Amino acid sequence: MMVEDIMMGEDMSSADGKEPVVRALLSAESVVIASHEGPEPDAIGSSLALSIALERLGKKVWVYNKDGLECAKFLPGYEKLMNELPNFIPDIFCVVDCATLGRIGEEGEKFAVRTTIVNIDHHIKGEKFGTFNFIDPTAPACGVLIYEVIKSMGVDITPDIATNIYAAIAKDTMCFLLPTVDARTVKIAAELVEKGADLTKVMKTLKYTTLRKYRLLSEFLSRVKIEDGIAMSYLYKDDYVKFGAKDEDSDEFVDMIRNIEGVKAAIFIREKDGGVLKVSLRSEKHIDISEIARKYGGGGHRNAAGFNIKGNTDEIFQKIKEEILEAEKKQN
Ligand SMILES: [Mn+2]
Repeated sequence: MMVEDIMMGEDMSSADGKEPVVRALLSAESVVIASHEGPEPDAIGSSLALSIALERLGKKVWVYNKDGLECAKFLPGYEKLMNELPNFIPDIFCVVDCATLGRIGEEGEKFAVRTTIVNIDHHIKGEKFGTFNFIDPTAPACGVLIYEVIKSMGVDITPDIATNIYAAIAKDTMCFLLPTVDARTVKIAAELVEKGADLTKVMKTLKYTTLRKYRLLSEFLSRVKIEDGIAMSYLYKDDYVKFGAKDEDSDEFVDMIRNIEGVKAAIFIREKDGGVLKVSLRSEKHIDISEIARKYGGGGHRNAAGFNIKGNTDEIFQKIKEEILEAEKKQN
């Protein structure tokens, strides 16, 4: 059954907000859930929580992520995560935690446009690429929105759902430390604990580390320089090869140098395939770096954003440093 048939007469060809998204999901018989490449626990926890809820409603569910995430293996249902797309066209292709459809990867993007897209996201200026969009940038994690969708679908929060959502929220709030945390978030967290969230599994996921990661970190830290309150460091492909490290091993490095005393923003450049440089930016609350990321075709949040670029590492550092200082002036 197609969603369009059920929505017929209601002029629901496209709509925004939680209720249309909930109605669309409830009316679907099969759903593919997808999240962004290079995922973190918000992307994976949100996907898995939603998949468990939809399965409880008797729906056929496929959870897709192009890359997967090693530390998320502790999360309930992780074994169901596929890095390949299914061989059926679902009633709904539900994208979580993505500011643009392209974030799920090229193959996923081509697949998604063949059916009805539901978009659940919390990024500022997240694009309304879905037929149905539930975008709320005041939510500190996509997991918060997934919680609200599951509640509205009338599904009980099981311990496994609770564990996944708790991990999602804990990750995107730096374990409830970020100023993006509001009363709504803490109330949801309290309910998740009440419903049996397994905090040991959450802790294992968020504190997961390896020796190769520490070796990579030591290389990264040895290269840090700080100019005008902006910390910068970089890693080349060879560094990852040398330690047998993965891209995700360095995900938190930029946050570490952003926390150094006297630092107000941080730039981390890592080399990807084909000479592409992935630039990650972090800033203190008063500096909005999301505009800089968008200018270069990237995206993100006010204080955590990134983009891809080609060029010389030192020149990029200098250029972006100047742009961050400009952004700071604008907002003071
Ligand atoms: Mn997120």
